[in-house]
Order: sequence, then C-alpha cells, then structure tokens
Amino acid sequence: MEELQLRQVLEFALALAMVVVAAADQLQTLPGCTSTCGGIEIPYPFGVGNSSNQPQQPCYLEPNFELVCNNTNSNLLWGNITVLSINVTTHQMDASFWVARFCNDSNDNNPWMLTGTFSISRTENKFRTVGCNGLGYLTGSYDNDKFATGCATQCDGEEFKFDNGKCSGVGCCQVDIPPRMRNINISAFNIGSNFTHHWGNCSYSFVAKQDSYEFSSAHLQSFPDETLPLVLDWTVGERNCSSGEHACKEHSHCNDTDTDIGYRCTCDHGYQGNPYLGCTDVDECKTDKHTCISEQHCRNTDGSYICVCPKGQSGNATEGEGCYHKNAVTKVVIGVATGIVTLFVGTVSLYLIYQKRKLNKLREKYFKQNGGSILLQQLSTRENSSQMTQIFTEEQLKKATNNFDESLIIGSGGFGTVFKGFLENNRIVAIKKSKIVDESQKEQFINEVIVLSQINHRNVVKLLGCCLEREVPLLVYEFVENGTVFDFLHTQKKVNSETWKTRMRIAAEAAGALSYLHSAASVPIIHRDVKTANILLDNTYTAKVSDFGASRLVPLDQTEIATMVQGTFGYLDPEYLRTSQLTEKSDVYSFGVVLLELLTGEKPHSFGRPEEKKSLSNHFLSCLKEDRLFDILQVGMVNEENEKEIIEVAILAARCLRLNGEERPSMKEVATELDAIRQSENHPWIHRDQNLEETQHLLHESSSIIYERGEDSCSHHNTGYDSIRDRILIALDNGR
Ligand SMILES: *[C@@H]1O[C@H](CO)[C@@H](O)[C@H](O)[C@H]1NC(C)=O
Ligand SMILES: *[C@@H]1O[C@H](CO)[C@@H](O)[C@H](O)[C@H]1NC(C)=O
Ligand SMILES: *[C@@H]1O[C@H](CO)[C@@H](O)[C@H](O)[C@H]1NC(C)=O
Ligand SMILES: *[C@@H]1O[C@H](CO)[C@@H](O)[C@H](O)[C@H]1NC(C)=O
Ligand SMILES: *[C@@H]1O[C@H](CO)[C@@H](O)[C@H](O)[C@H]1NC(C)=O
Ligand SMILES: *[C@@H]1O[C@H](CO)[C@@H](O)[C@H](O)[C@H]1NC(C)=O
Ligand SMILES: *[C@@H]1O[C@H](CO)[C@@H](O)[C@H](O)[C@H]1NC(C)=O
Ligand SMILES: *[C@@H]1O[C@H](CO)[C@@H](O)[C@H](O)[C@H]1NC(C)=O
Ligand SMILES: *[C@@H]1O[C@H](CO)[C@@H](O)[C@H](O)[C@H]1NC(C)=O
Ligand SMILES: *[C@@H]1O[C@H](CO)[C@@H](O)[C@H](O)[C@H]1NC(C)=O
Ligand SMILES: CC(=O)N[C@H]1CO[C@H](CO)[C@@H](O)[C@@H]1O
Repeated sequence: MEELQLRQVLEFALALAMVVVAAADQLQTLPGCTSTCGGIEIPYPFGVGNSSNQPQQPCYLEPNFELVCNNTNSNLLWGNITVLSINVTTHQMDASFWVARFCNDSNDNNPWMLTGTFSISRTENKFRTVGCNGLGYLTGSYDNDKFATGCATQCDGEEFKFDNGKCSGVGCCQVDIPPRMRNINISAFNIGSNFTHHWGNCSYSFVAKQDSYEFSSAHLQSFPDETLPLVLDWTVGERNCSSGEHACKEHSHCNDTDTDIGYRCTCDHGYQGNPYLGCTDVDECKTDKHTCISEQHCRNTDGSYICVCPKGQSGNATEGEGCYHKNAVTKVVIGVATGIVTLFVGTVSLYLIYQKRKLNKLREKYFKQNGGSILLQQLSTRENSSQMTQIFTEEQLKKATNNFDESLIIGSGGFGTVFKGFLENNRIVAIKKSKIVDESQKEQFINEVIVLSQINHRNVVKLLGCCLEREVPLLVYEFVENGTVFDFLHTQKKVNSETWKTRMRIAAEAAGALSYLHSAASVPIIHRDVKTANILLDNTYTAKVSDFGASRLVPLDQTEIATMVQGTFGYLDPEYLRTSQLTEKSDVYSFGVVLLELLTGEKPHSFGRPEEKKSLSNHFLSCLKEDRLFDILQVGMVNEENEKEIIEVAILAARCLRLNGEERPSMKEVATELDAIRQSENHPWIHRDQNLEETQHLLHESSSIIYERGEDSCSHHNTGYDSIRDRILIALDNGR
C-alpha cells in the first residue's frame, strides 16, 4: 500500500517537474504578464499592460511594443492595427491592414498607418493593385522625406484572358516595397473616365504578404477581403549596438547589420529562446541538428554537442564515419602492458629511492665510523684555514677519477690502489683507495690525517684531504709527477759521478723529511713503510716522502702479512718483526736499506739472485765484513773524488741496519750526517785535507758493524779496490 502511494507521489512530482520544465522552455513573457490574446502569443519585448506581479512594471520593453488585448472580441491590437502573429526570431510582426478601394469616381477607403520605428518588410510584402482601370499609390516617409511608389493596370475588351493565381500585370499589378518604408498611406484610383465597366467599376490597392493574396478575375467585380495580412519588421530602440546598452540577455548578441534604426537581439549559436529574456542551450541531440550517427551517439554540451561512441567501442561517432568494437585481445594486451610498465616504473623508482636513501645512510654511517665527527671537530678549532684538510664527498672523487677508471691507476699494491684524479678546479691529485681498514684504528687514523694535513714540508707529499663516506676512507694527496725513486734507480742503466750526486741529494732530502716527522710534529709520526717505492720525485727530481703514517691503516692480520711481505720485504726491521714494538728506529732500519739501494742499484730483495745474495742487506754486510765493499757498489759510480763519501754513506747505512734498534742512529743524526757528507762533497779541499782522519773514523765505524754479524759471504769480484780491506782491518784494530 505504502509503496503504491509513494510511487504515485513520485510520479506526480515527476509530472510536475516536467510541466515546470515545459513552462520554462516556453516562457516568452515577463513574469505575471499576459502571454496570449485570442490564441496569439505575445512574446517579450511585446506585452500587454503591466505585470500582475508588479503593478508598476510594464509587460513590454518600450511603448512601441505595447499591445492591447480586446477581451470582448479577443483582438490583439497594436495601435488600431490588428496583430496576427509576432516572431522574435525573425523579428517580424504580421498584422491585418485595410485594402484601399476606389469605385465610381470616389475614394471608398484610404488606409494609412503610423509604424513608428517599425518598417514595412521588403522581403515579405508586395504592393498590389487589382482592377481593369486601376492605379495604386503607396506613399511613405523616411525621416521627413516622403516618397511614393505604385502600379497601374488596364484591361479592355470583352474577351479577356486573365492569369488567375498570378499577379501578372493583367488585372493585377505589383511592385516591391521600397526600403525603410514607414508611416504608409495607400490610395487607389481609376484611370480616366472612359472605360468599359464590363469588368467592374472598382480598383483595389493593398500591401500584403506575398502569398496571402491570390489573384482571380472574379475579384475585379467583387473583392473578397476588407483586410489582408502584411508583415512589419521590428527593431528595438532607436540607436545601434555600438551605442552602448542593449536589451540582449545571456547567450544572445546584438545585431544591427540590416537595421537603420535600432537593433535586434539574436541567440548565440547553439542556444534558443527569447534573446530579450535570455537564451537557453539547445539540446542538439534531441533535435535533428546534430551530425552524430544517432541520438545515442550524441552528448549535449553547453552551446554545442559531441558525438561519442558507446562504451567498449572506438572510432568516430560522426555521421558517415563509424564506431567499431575494440579488439578484446588488444584491449587486454594494452591493459596488461600498461599495468606491467606502470608496475615496473613504480618498482624501479621505489627501489632507486630506497637505494639512494640506503647509500646516504651508509655514507653517514661510514663518515661517523671513520671518525668524521672527530675530524670536523678538530677542523673547526683550527685557525689556519689555508692548511685546512678538505673533506671530499664520494661524488667529488668519483667525478675526479671518472668513477675510478682503471686507466687512471698510477700505482697499486698491498695497501690498495692510487688513482690520478682531476678536481673541479683543474688541480691534479693522487687519490689513494685503501683495501681494508682496522676498526680499532679509526681514531688513530683520523689523528694522523689531522697531523699529516698540518705538515707542510717540501720533501713530504702533501695530504690535501680525505673522504670518509666510504667503508674504507679515501685519501687525497698532491700529485707528484716523476714517479718513485725505486723506478728511478732500477731503470737507470749507466751511472757516473753525477748520478751519485743526485742520489746523495735524494737520500739527504728523504732523511730530512723523515727526521722532521719523527721529531718536529707534536706526535712522532712513524712511517713504517720507508722504501724507495714510497719516495716520489717531482719535476725537479726533488724527493717527496709519501704514504707517511697511512700504512697504519693496514692491520697486521693473516692476509695482510702476505701482502706486507710482498710490498716491503727486504725493508722490514727484524727487531720489529720479532718484538712487534714499533719505534722510530724501524724507519731508520728501512732507510738504511734505501741507502743500500742508492749505493748498489740493486733491489733490496731478489729471488733471482743466488741464495747468499737474496737479501741485499745481508749481502752488503758480509761484503763489508770481507772488505769487499767495492764489489757490491754499482759499477761506474765510484771515482777518486767520491770514493770517501761512498764509504761514509756505506758505513752510515751499516749503522742503520744494526739489529739492535737502540744502536741505530736517530733519523735526525742520519739526516745531519748525510748533510755533512754532502757539504764536504761540495768542498773537495776539505775532503782531501782531512782524508786520513776521516778514513780512520770510517774504519772504526764499519768494524763495529761487521762483527755484529758473521754469516753470509761476499762473492769475489775484482774491482780494483781491494786495498780498502787493509784500511778497514787497520781501523778495526784501532777501534778495538
Ligand atoms: C503601468 O505602469 C506605469 C508605470 O510603469 C504606470 O504609469 C501606469 O499607470 C500603469 N498602468 C496600470 C494600468 O496600472
Ligand atoms: C472591442 O471590440 C468590441 C467589438 O468589436 C468593440 O465594440 C469595442 O469597442 C472594442 N474595445 C476596444 C477597447 O477596442
Ligand atoms: C486608426 O486610428 C486612428 C486614430 O488612432 C484613426 O485616425 C484612423 O482612421 C484609424 N484607421 C483605421 C484604418 O481604422
Ligand atoms: C518564427 O519564424 C521562424 C522562421 O521562419 C520559425 O521557425 C518559427 O517557428 C517562428 N516562430 C513562431 C513563434 O511563429
Ligand atoms: C456605382 O454606380 C453603379 C451604377 O452607376 C451603381 O449601381 C453602384 O451602386 C455604384 N457604386 C457605388 C459604390 O456607389
Ligand atoms: C493619404 O493619401 C491621400 C491621397 O494622396 C491623402 O488625401 C491623405 O491625406 C493622405 N493621408 C495621410 C494621413 O497622409
Ligand atoms: C468614350 O467611349 C465612347 C464609346 O465607347 C466613345 O465614343 C468616346 O469617344 C469615349 N471618350 C473618350 C474621352 O475616350
Ligand atoms: C551607430 O550609431 C552611431 C550614432 O548613434 C553612429 O555614429 C554609428 O555610425 C552607428 N554605427 C553603425 C554601425 O551603424
Ligand atoms: C545579423 O543579422 C543579419 C540579417 O538580419 C544576418 O545575416 C547576420 O548573420 C546577423 N549577424 C549575426 C552576428 O547574427
Ligand atoms: C569525425 O569525422 C568528422 C567528419 O568526417 C570530422 O569532421 C571529425 O573531425 C572527426 N572527429 C574525430 C574526433 O576524428
Ligand atoms: C460590374 C458593374 O457593376 N458594372 C456597372 C458599372 O457602372 C455602370 C454605370 O455607371 C453600369 O452600367 C455597370 O453595370
């Protein structure tokens, strides 16, 4: 029951809504105004009286549009013209107007009309005269100028052929209405007085809608109509569109193309209705105005429409084209492909974001682990900013080395790899990438980085900065061009006394640097890996000690011993190996080996040599013991002048190589002694004068060394310098 009632209510509401919509659709008047009179619609701007809603509100736009409805005979009057219809689209008004008549030499009717701004439609009307002696005039005025037109028709004879249905000029003549014709006055006359009255005695003239009158010969005797419809063109106002305000409402526009007085309003394209009240959208789909295949393919839009294919189809829904079913398989494939691509892109981007975050976190972690915060703290308290250790980002160094390009490797070994790098300011650097780092030595490493970065010694390779964002920190050094002393020595084939001078200088410079680092810095810095491969040469062959202290990064675990032996075998302090006690004297021992290399041009250890000569230091010492020093020196280097120097250096080397670290000279002593030897080299007269005394001293020195060891034997070569044996033996006797 209730359901039924509800349905009824709904149906009623729906019906009401439809009525309202329909009413709104047809609304042509202002609210509260009479919309029809005698079945004739009265569209705004025309209107009758005032609005019933608002008594002071006229229903018409201007006085010119005021109509009167005679309720008695339901006549709609515009002045005393009876209105037949009004069209807001064409801007025309049909009205019935009197026919002028002339009979028996007298005017029967002479109608006239004041049209105001309205004009007689040229396109719709004709001026006609009917009669056989007829003459018709149409006069009108424009502004104050009067003008007239008209036509005459005469027909004589008893048997006359008329063109019924046509106003051909026989019995009926017609002329066009002149433009801008207003306030008309129609007159009809008979031509002359002598005419036969066979065809009737009257003439009729009228302005009428073209097809509203059809001539017939019968009309010559009795004209059927007192009135005929004529068409008036109407416009609004007296001014044109460009003169400001107009009465055109929404979705309409003002048009004065064809008007001489006033303007017209027209709905915009795609809209319909009364432009003086506001136009509404045309639902083209409901009309036949659309070009779609059918109404089902049409979607109305505001002011227009679109043609669409039904769901699941594609193509062009415009007439003549066509919609077609999408291939289901294609659809699935496209769908799946799109899904996969979306998923892939999504996953990849998520993964990349995740990786990036992970990397950043890792970098932060390593930075902390590698003592980055300590370093930052240290740096912040530092005053001299020019000496500042730079903290490089991993990105910077990757860029500098073209992502650690193998072609930029300038050295590698147990410690890791050294790359040549180009910083953004075009500075060339050497970037050292260590292999593994001992966790417990992180702080020590940082301290060393700080200390080393402060060192500004011309014979120490400068540490420029580091990168801590990696598991293993990267160190950035100044780039030294001419390779290592090791390469310099072992590629030199021919030697002479000049060679010796250069080697002496290199030895003195390296010793000076090591001495400085052992004593001058606040914390003694032990190199631990002094060897010719770690002494670099710049473009003026100035020695630069490198890898200083960094060797501490290499922990002494099992794997590292192997690499250690590989890299520094032959230089290693035997005492340090035995006790694991690291002192400055370990560097002194290694430096002793370096001196041996400079003296002999031999590698510190060579498996290619016979058993007793494998270790250069042992071989050297046994040679010295057997007074065969000149057997082991590089051939071609010794001459009369430098002989003594060479002996002095050999003895210094032997002291450096003492098994007991405490008996070795300090690095400072070594440096001082080397400088002194070089001094005497520069002043040969001193050398000669003190020759005997010096030699005595030398012999004493070497004797104490030689008796420390007694193993290996020196192989016999005839060098022509055997006499030194005697001198050394004498010295031994003296010393003991
Ligand atoms: C209609 O309204 C006008 C003012 O707009 C007023 O002068 C006139 O008297 C009104 N006519 C009637 C019949 O109320
Ligand atoms: C209305 O029409 C009747 C009959 O034709 C006429 O007598 C009357 O005067 C008309 N009224 C007006 C106001 O025109
Ligand atoms: C129309 O009305 C005017 C007065 O308003 C009158 O003078 C004229 O004769 C009338 N014309 C016709 C054809 O009735
Ligand atoms: C007005 O004229 C247009 C064009 O001739 C026609 O389509 C329309 O139906 C007419 N409107 C009325 C209300 O007579
Ligand atoms: C015109 O004259 C004829 C005859 O002379 C007469 O019968 C007729 O009534 C007249 N018509 C008019 C309108 O006076
Ligand atoms: C109309 O024309 C006739 C004849 O030309 C003339 O007598 C009459 O006064 C004119 N009427 C008006 C209102 O102009
Ligand atoms: C009028 O017609 C009569 C007879 O048809 C003729 O005799 C007379 O001359 C005509 N008058 C004129 C002015 O044409
Ligand atoms: C509109 O009217 C103004 C005067 O009111 C005139 O100067 C102008 O030329 C007119 N424009 C058109 C397009 O008729
Ligand atoms: C203005 O009206 C004329 C005829 O009255 C028409 O040809 C023209 O297209 C109209 N212009 C606009 C913009 O509606
Ligand atoms: C549909 O076809 C019509 C007529 O061939 C063409 O004007 C229109 O641009 C086409 N529409 C689309 C969306 O291709
Ligand atoms: C058709 C018609 O009524 N004709 C008349 C015209 O007037 C003359 C005299 O004035 C008549 O004789 C005709 O009969």
